[in-house]
Amino acid sequence: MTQVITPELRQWIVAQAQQGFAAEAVLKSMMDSGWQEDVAIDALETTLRDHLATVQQQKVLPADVAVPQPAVDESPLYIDAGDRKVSVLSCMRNPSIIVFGNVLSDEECDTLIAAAKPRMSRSLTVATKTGGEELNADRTSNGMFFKRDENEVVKTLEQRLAVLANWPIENGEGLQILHYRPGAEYKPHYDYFDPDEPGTPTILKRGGQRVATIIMYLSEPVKGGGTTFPDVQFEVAPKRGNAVFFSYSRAHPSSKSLHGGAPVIEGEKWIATKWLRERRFE
Ligand code: PD2
Ligand code: ZN
Repeated sequence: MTQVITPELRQWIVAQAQQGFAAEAVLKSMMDSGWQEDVAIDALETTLRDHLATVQQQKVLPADVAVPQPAVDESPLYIDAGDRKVSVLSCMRNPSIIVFGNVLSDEECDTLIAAAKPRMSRSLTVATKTGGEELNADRTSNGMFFKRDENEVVKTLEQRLAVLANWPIENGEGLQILHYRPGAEYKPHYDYFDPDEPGTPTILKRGGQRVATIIMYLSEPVKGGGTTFPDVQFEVAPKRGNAVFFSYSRAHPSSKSLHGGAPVIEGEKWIATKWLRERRFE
């Protein structure tokens, strides 16, 4: 009598493999329960090959997730960000990059710089191999993080950015301040965490992926220091009080979210960066 490889048998084989049983052990239990050896081998081979192909295909592109979307669909000139009227200076749709004006007052910029100054140290980036932090030669700025809600100006700005980005305040990482002197830069990179790096699953436990970035300019260098988007050959001038928002729905280069901080040529550049996560970041 010919034995038929049913969907249930396939499911059972995949489950055994997922539980870590070796093919020989799975083959033995199939034969113990009455499967003919040649049918069992065929079932094992075809099922595991198909399963691997499916998993591989799913790995080609990371998931496409929801991202913050500032209300620019009807091309408004201004957006009411709650306590401040922010102007919309330019929009790119793919990738989604929006340049805003009047996000911060001069006084807010100065207050943030003054509060950050005594706490600056050489910038670290998340070490994706381990989930910890490390010095990075591609990033020659100095920096610090404010805790969320740390002081009045930080709290006010976080609330404003949440309204502007249409994204829950709890999904934001603490505000980061960076200072670049002449020659300092941040080489092009992605802000999302690389899904193929071993430390990424640990990082994602806290709030999921980064899905958008808001870079706010707190000072004006004389020359250089723009934020560049090499994939679309676009550069945002670091004008004090302005900000650039960009989002990335896939943690993948196809998001075209590659961006960098061009070297400062003359003067100094201070920025505040807000990274937005998929979920609550605690
Ligand atoms: O300083 C910048 O323009 C810049 C460029 C790229 C900042 C960041 N990335 C960042 O803070 O992620
Ligand atoms: Zn960045």
